[in-house]
Amino acid sequence: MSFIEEFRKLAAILENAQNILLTIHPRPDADALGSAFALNSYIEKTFPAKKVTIYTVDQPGKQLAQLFKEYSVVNKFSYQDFDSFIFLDRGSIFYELGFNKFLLKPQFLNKIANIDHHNKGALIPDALNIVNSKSSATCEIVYDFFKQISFKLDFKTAQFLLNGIFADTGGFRHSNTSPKTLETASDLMRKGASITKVNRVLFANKSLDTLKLWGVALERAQLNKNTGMAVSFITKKDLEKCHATIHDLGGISEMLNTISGSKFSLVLSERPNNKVKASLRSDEHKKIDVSEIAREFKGGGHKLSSGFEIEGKLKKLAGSWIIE
Ligand SMILES: [Mn+2]
Repeated sequence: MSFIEEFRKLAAILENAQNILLTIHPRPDADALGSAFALNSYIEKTFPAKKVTIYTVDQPGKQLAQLFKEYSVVNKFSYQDFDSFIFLDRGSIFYELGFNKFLLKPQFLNKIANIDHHNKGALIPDALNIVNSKSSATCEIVYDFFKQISFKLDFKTAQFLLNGIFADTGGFRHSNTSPKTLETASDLMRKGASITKVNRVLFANKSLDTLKLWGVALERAQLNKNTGMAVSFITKKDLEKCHATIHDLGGISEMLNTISGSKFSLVLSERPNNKVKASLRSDEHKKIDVSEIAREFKGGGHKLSSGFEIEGKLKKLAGSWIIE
């Protein structure tokens, strides 16, 4: 699938804009940040007179911020300050932020674009929708855009894009890694981007507290031979004991999903406001759609990675865990 016409329109939107708002999803990940900062580099270099602002609800986590050091995002803005709006990564979230209501105004016709590798449909009728679910990451789509318009990548911009691709493919291990993804990564490396750098920050940089928490989860892990479910539990007390935060929980369900004989993993963790969060993972070859399980509990996500929340607390009763 090529997006020649769409990319041409995107280039036109950026060319005609004066004040551009790039919006990425709340709790931004490396793909959201990488794609926004890369697009920002392009606009800065090509059109120095234009103003670009990057908006997200939350600041990136400390660890992730190391990959995007001297760049900043804002968490407040007013619509009047902008004439053009670009959305990157996980389109549907922007509905929840109320963007679609405001941007329906006719003055924004041909001034909005949505760039995503998650297929969530058009953001606003008539808005430019560049969605390629064959791409591993939004960063891969931004790379394709740069390629079409012959934008010469410097090593920093190449690193931004590699950060997102490396993160969203789990270090080129997930099934979204295509031959084209690797060709893209290889070209980005040729331009000076480093895999070692992004791997160190994203995957090889765990604190002792994080690993202690993972230890608790592993200690409690159980494998149900009938369902193939690998399950574990983390309470608020565990977090306190390990001096850990909810951010340290990321990765536990992936780890449990590597247990041989498992079909999917489930991690239940206590959250503020009397909630228990469930995090589900599976793998392409296991042929399980965990989003079906999540939907039964009014949650969401996609086939291999989903989640839901239930009210209650985790409690150990006669050797097994229940939600009370
Ligand atoms: Mn992404």
